[in-house]
Amino acid sequence: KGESGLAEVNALRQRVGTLEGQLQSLQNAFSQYKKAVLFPDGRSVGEKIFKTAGSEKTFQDAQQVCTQAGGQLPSPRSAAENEALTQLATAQNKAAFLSMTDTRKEGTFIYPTGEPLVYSNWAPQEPNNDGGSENCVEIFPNGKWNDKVCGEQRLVICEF
Ligand code: 293
Ligand code: CA
Repeated sequence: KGESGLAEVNALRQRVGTLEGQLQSLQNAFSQYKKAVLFPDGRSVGEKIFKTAGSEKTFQDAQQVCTQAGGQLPSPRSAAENEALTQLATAQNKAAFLSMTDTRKEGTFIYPTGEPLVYSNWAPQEPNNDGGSENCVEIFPNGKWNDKVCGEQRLVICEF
């Protein structure tokens, strides 16, 4: 045992060939599956997937919907991720909640992890904490961000 004779080498060649065929089949099936699940309300960007159900909810209820589905509210960390969210909001013609809040410290928006923002796309003059109680963030169909009252109802998009 443990020898590498011609018979063993050829047996391994056959197993590799079989595995290559199975891998190709899986890749083809996965490619088809991705297109189907992302159509028409999902976007894939890097290793993230954003998807909307089209419904509008308060921040708290939206957060619950996303976590219940095994995801979370969207945390766009780059222009590319923000553009993917913008496409979904534009298609629905609705503003959507993002994950970030400044409840802990007014004016300092953080992700659910507690990390401060690494990317932002605020509309001019925002965030303005209008009325003194805007601790959530909405993304408009044009992609710009506005701090907003968490109790308002906004489009639910989840990040997976
Ligand atoms: C104020 C000034 C408006 C702005 C609004 C939002 C509310 O009413 O220009 O659009 O606040 O920031 O979240
Ligand atoms: Ca605002």
